[in-house]
Amino acid sequence: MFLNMLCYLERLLTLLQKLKYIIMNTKNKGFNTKLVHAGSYEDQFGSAVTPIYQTSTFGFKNAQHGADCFAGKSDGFIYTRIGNPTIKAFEDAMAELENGFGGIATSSGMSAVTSVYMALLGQNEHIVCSGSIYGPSRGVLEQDFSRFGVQTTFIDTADLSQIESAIKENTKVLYIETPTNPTMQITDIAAASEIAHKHNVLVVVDNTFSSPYLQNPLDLGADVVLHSITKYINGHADVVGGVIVSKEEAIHNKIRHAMVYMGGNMDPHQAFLTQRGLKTLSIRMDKAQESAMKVAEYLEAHPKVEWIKYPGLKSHPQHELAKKQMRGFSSMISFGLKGGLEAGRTLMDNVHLSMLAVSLGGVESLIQHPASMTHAGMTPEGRAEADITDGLVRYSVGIEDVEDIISDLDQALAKV
Ligand code: LCS
Repeated sequence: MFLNMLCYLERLLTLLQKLKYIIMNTKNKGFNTKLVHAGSYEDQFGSAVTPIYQTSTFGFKNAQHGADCFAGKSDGFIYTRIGNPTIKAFEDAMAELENGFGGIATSSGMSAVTSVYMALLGQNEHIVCSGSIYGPSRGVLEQDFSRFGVQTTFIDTADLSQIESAIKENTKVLYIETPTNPTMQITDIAAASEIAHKHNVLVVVDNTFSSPYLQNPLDLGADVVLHSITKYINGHADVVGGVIVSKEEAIHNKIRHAMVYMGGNMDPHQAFLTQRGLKTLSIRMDKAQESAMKVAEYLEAHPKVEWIKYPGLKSHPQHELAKKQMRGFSSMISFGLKGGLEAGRTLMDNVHLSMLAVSLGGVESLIQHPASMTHAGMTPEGRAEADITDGLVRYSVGIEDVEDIISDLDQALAKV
């Protein structure tokens, strides 16, 4: 009897806390306010940030409470693979920032990608996919999902006519990365979604290169947006992780089921660090993209640079679309030197400040060679088809002083 009363009192307290959260909710606030406050819950000590609930499991009040949690009749947490307060805080923040129904945090960006594939595709079903996407996002379809009867057609999704002609009777998903890694191609999300929806095809957008600060695919018509949070969202090169936000509850539940059953969950410490990084996303991105514009202009004018792709440059073939669809141009640059691969190698071997490393979107500037690094797992034919040439060098502009970034590139280019 006494235990039951305690249970009711606790539920009342939870309801009151929820009510307070609803009153203080950030849904109608500006983006920066959301970055700082969305997905934060008061605990009994009034912590300024959501604490790390480093626990694998959660005790039930009694047998009925346990049964109610499993039946979805009570909000309580059960087991960290299924849900955890620290992880939920980050998921709720991301759902709010991407204007979706709910967020699902995952152990890595690839876990986000594969959970979405697993949830939305089945045997003898078909996915249409941007050809130039992060190597493993393509490789896992070619080498692994193909073994379970999933069919894939890779196209240039920037060319809308290719989308229309690639869709078949059994197509379930149109998967877009925009801008693409590493070729910086931009797909018109609104127009692509309109085509896909005419054929009852769901649209998934990998928004890693833009972050929700610069682009909100769900607002443009997509059904699911995902991120490698390893990049801009966490931004400090100390966490690997991913997140998925769906527009509709039914799709969200399907993906959550796949993620939970396959065990691709984020861990509480990862979620804590990621939400800490997330709070400064806009100021990091503002600084990085301002510098990226200057670095891009410097490279474009350099006599040893043969070509450059940065959405902020007028020379980018989809500069106008980038201006329409994105609220900034982010800080990723791809370019090729006149001496091709050898010249690129000399450049990479001679930079000092810029770190020769994969990953991107962090506070530090990174340089890498996709054909032999991030996209080495793709077949040479796949790379050729996706326009990932051997001479392509990718640069992720960080938040160091831009004069130092340019002078580092300048001294390395002098050695080419
Ligand atoms: N989507 C995009 C666009 C990515 O760039 C990456 C990783 C992923 C998904 C997968 O995320 P992860 O599992 O690594 O968190 N991109 C990387 C890159 O370009 N260099 O190293 C990793």
